[in-house]
Amino acid sequence: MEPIVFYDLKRETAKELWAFSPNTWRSRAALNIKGIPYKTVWLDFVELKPTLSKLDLEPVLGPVPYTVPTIYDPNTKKAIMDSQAINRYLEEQYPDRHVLFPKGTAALQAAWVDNITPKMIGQTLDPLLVMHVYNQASPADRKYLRDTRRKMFGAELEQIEARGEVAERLMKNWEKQLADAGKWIDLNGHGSVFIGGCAPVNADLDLHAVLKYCTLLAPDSRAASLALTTQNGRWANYLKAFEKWAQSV
Ligand SMILES: N[C@@H](CCC(=O)N[C@@H](CS)C(=O)NCC(=O)O)C(=O)O
Repeated sequence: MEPIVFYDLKRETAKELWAFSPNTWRSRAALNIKGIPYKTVWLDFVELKPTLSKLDLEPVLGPVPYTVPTIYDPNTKKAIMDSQAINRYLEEQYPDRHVLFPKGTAALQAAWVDNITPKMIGQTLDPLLVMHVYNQASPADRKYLRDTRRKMFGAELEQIEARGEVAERLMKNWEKQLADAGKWIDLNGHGSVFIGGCAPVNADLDLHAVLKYCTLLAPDSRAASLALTTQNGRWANYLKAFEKWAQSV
């Protein structure tokens, strides 16, 4: 088969190219775990619209019409934007590989993806890490991030960034969110590593993406340090269990 084209965001300051976006990690890990050949097109934020608008895609309404992950599958001539649409497509198109949606789990997995990780990202990590994204962006991207976020949140990035008491509260949230995730996985039975039990499912790709986001983008941050040490290093072990599916190519 011909490799799938995978569109991802790059960082200006990266010595090596590797993914930092939580959304793209969800689908990158799906391609990796299914062993589907792909090649990455690394883009700046400002390149998303000019590049992705050339594909046959329905733009999203609002200030950010084109997002990553996006894929183009030359084998079927299909372009797909949105991590969950991509992961469902990969499952349908390549069902004989690692199963991401075991029978009867799609609804509960979607509930996880729509409700659990958006809180970890949007309500907790984004405000803690927003300046890490900004500081690692190219000059054109910095302007773009300021302009789009001003439209989206009606505030400057420095006002969106959590500091002081707000940051303390968000760190507590983060600890609780990770504790809950651990508690839920434990319900699968003693020694279970993944939401999927002994093998990762789509919701695991989602949780893994959140952990990648904070530990790769901001390895020296308190959020990353907490993630790697809380619950006796459970999440460091979780990342380790994913290592073989965590390459950026
Ligand atoms: N629901 C989408 C969200 C995708 C998304 O927001 N991606 C971000 C990168 S993390 C993006 O492309 N942002 C473009 C921008 O902010 O201009 C998904 O799951 O793929």
